[in-house]
Amino acid sequence: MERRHAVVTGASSGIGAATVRTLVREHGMRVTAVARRADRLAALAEETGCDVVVADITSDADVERLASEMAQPVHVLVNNAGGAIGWEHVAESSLEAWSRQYEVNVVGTVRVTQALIPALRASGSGDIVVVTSTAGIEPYENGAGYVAAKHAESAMVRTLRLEMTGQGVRVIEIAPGMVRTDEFSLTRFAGDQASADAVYAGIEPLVAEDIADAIGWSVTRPHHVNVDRLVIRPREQGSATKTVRRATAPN
Ligand code: 8X3
Repeated sequence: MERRHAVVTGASSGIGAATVRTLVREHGMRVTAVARRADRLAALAEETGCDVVVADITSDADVERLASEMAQPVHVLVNNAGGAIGWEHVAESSLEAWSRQYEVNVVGTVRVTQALIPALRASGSGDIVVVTSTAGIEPYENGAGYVAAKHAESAMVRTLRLEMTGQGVRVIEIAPGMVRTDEFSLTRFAGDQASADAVYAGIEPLVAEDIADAIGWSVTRPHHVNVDRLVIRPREQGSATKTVRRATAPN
């Protein structure tokens, strides 16, 4: 059987790096890891044997180069790159942060997806995975720029599924809740480690490998099975606004 080839964005850390490891080790795929940081990709290549392309998904030129440099065919695209910036009420929020979050989470995902759709169609059994967020399902205070971007990204995914129906390409949304990674909350809180740590205090959050496991499972179902959307939260997170923490009152 042909060895499937997956392209994973945002692969230098967190869910992306874990997904590269899972697809290579658990599922025997050839993987192209995509991110901006060449040193991290080189280490991941050394560790897993993945191919790498250094690229910024917000750059037209970089994504064009990705599409021309990557190995062919492409069976799986995992759109993982994205992130949250800032923690503020709408009334005081940074317009620059709104734009940046839309650019990275929505436009960047569309840019990569558009560039790779021909290769995914050509594979005859393509998969487009988009890692959105529970922020794409329900709002929470202080997160509106990210919540809005993730709602938009989720709407794009559901539209894309309608448009791809009948073309042999599955469209799969993975919507994680609280996942403790080295960078997600640290970026959101502009490098404030104490604030980042407080997000996960008193609970056992998800880890990147939990999401990588779900991605690996979704793309290895028989190809007539389309997992439309998986919503995955830590057990103690009942919703975006209800997390029960040990040794603290429920909030
Ligand atoms: C990350 C989950 O809860 O920070 O996408 O919105 S959350």
